[in-house]
Amino acid sequence: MKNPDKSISFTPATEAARRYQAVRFLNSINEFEQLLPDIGREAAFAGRSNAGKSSALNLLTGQRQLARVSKTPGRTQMINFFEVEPDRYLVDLPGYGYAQVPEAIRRHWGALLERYLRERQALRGLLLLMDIRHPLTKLDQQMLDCCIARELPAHILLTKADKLSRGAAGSVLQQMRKPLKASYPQATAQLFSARTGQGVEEAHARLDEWLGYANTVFDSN
Ligand SMILES: Nc1nc2c(ncn2[C@@H]2O[C@H](COP(=O)(O)OP(=O)(O)OP(=O)(O)O)[C@@H](O)[C@H]2O)c(=O)[nH]1
Ligand SMILES: [Mg+2]
Repeated sequence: MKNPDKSISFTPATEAARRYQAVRFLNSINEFEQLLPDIGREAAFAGRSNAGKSSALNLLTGQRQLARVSKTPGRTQMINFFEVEPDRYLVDLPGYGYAQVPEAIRRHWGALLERYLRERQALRGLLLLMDIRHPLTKLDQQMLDCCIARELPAHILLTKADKLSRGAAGSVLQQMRKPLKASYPQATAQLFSARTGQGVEEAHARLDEWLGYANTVFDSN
C-alpha cells in the first residue's frame, strides 16, 4: 500500500513526540534480578511474536532503528529498557507464541515475563499489540488476565491497520470492543500502523498518562 504520510511519523509535531524522540536505549536483561530498582514509572510493550512491538516503539519514538525490527519472528529475546528520562522507561518485552523457539527458552521467557508483569511495581500500564488480522488470541487474553489480576491498565494497539481497508479495520475495532467490554472493561483499544503513522497521538496520550506526563484520564472506549 502507498504511504502518503510517511514524513509525519518522523516529525516531532507535538510535545509528546518531542519527549519520546529523546528516548535512548538503556539496557537488556534476561534475569529478573538484573532489573533496575523498582522505582519510577514504566510502560511495557507486549504481544505475540511479530505483532509489531519493535516497529511501534520505533514509530512512537520517531527513531527508525531504536528497537530491532525483523521479518523473523522471535527477534526480541530480552527485556529491553529505553529511557525517556531518569525513572521513566519504555520496555520492549519478548514476543510470545512463537512455536519455533526451543521449549527450555520459551519456558524461561514465559516465567520472566509473568514475574515481571506480576511483581514490577514501576509498571504502570501495558500496551498490548495485536496484528489486526489475528486479534485477541488465547495468549493475548492471558496477558489481559494478568492485567486484571493486579489492576494494571491495558491499552490494545491493533497493529498493521494498513493491511486492511479503512472500513474493515474500523469494524475489527468495533467487534473487539464487545468482548473487551464484557471480560476486560478496563482495557481500551485503537487502530495503529507503523507504516502510515496512524494512531500515534492516541498511543502517546496513553503513554503520557502512565508515565505521569498527563493530568487527565484517557478515555477511548
Ligand atoms: N504493513 C505493516 N507491517 C508492519 C507494521 N508493523 C510491523 N510490521 C512488520 O511486521 C514484522 C514484525 O515487526 P516487528 O516490529 O519486528 O515485530 P515484533 O513484535 O517486535 O516481533 P518480535 O520481536 O519478533 O516479537 C516486520 O516485518 C515489520 O516490518 C505495520 O504497521 N504495517
Ligand atoms: Mg521485537
